[in-house]
Amino acid sequence: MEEPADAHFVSRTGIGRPSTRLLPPVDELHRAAGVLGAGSKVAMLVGAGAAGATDEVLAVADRLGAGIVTSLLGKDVVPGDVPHHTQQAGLLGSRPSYDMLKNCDTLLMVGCSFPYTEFLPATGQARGVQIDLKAKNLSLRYPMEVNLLGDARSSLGALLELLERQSDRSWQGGIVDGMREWDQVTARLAATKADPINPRLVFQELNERLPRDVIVTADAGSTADWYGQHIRLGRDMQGSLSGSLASMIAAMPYALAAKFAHPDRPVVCTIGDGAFQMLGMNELLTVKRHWQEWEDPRFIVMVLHNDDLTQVSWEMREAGDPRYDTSQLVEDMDYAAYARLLGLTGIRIEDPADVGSAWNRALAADGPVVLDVLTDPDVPPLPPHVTLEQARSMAQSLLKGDPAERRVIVESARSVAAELFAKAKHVVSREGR
Ligand SMILES: Cc1ncc(C[n+]2csc(CCOP(=O)(O)OP(=O)(O)O)c2C)c(N)n1
Repeated sequence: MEEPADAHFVSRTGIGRPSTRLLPPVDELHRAAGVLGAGSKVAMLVGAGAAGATDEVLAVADRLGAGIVTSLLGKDVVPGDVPHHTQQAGLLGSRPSYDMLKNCDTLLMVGCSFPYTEFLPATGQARGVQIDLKAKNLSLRYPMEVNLLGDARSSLGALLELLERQSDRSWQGGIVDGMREWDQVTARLAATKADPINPRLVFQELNERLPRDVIVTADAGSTADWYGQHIRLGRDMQGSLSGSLASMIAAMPYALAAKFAHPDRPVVCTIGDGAFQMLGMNELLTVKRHWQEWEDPRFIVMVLHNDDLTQVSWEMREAGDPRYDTSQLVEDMDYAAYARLLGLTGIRIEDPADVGSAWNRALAADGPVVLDVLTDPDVPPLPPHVTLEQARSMAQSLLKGDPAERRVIVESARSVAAELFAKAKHVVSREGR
């Protein structure tokens, strides 16, 4: 560019980037260490603002004997194999996250503005410390006792020097046990029968095959729920979606942006058929145009083909309204054939037994692949620990005449049964020991 002339009202620019290193005052760090050290049940809630501070997050959790919940956007900040990482909270979260936040005596929030306060500790239940580089986030979601304005990495690093190791590890141990149990629940939910394919199975099978440095995107539809509940990102992986705005169709441009930024890494885009029709299909033309320039040509688009704007159909049921087919049903089409029309590989999957091998094929391909997976829209995109209020609204909506009433009841009952079964199995195996 040419430098603009020094004239009245000319906007200037510079090549320097603002520093994101910011350390809170020492006395405030001491106060925070006092609060955290006094707790015996510490929950850490970690968001995307803690990116780049993974080692410090883990070290502080270890020092405090804490459990870690990550926000949806912070999912890749903490590796999925950390046993006291309970993944997400809220409707697309896990039961151990819910239990941790409802039973903790101390909350340490880092780089996170998780908005669903009903899933946070009750006011007065826990003492709070928050670290954020954005002052406007401090105490926004929970009344904190110590508000540290600073970046996650420097602040946690400085805190670490002031914290003693918690000798009682029982709180963290309980979280690890809870997560082990929850893993069985989600695996069992993925294995439950559906018509034709359970969408949870698609994500569970992907999770077992994620390449070491994969980048995964999800959309604002039900893929966000399954991504939250079934995907565990390893240390070298990344994941994203439209977290704050929850805008549909982001999965595809995010995946493309990821590919242009990292042409040497495999990218998996998970998207609903509604969103795929809105922007995914036309963006596939961009893939067609550029894929041969990519060092690693693997670009997989997995379309949840359920002919329904499922996420909203379920939100309507939760609000007590039956599914309104005029707005909710999505026109059926052959997405695999569309991919082939563009010269890409298209695979249609109609049988649950073929899901794993289809992922294998796509992950071993030497070019972009569209997986067109026929999934069941009536599998509830909710964790089985729905509240009584939600269950009541859902029952009301079914009474008002939901077109999928019978199937919804069957699928919901299967989900609850799956959780109860996993619980019972755990109890029985514990008794057997
Ligand atoms: C741009 C935009 N429009 C509408 C919504 C509301 N909305 C959220 S999810 C959803 C349905 C998504 O349907 P689909 O892409 O088929 O995915 P599914 O839930 O069936 O997996 C809608 C309409 C939104 N979040 N963003």
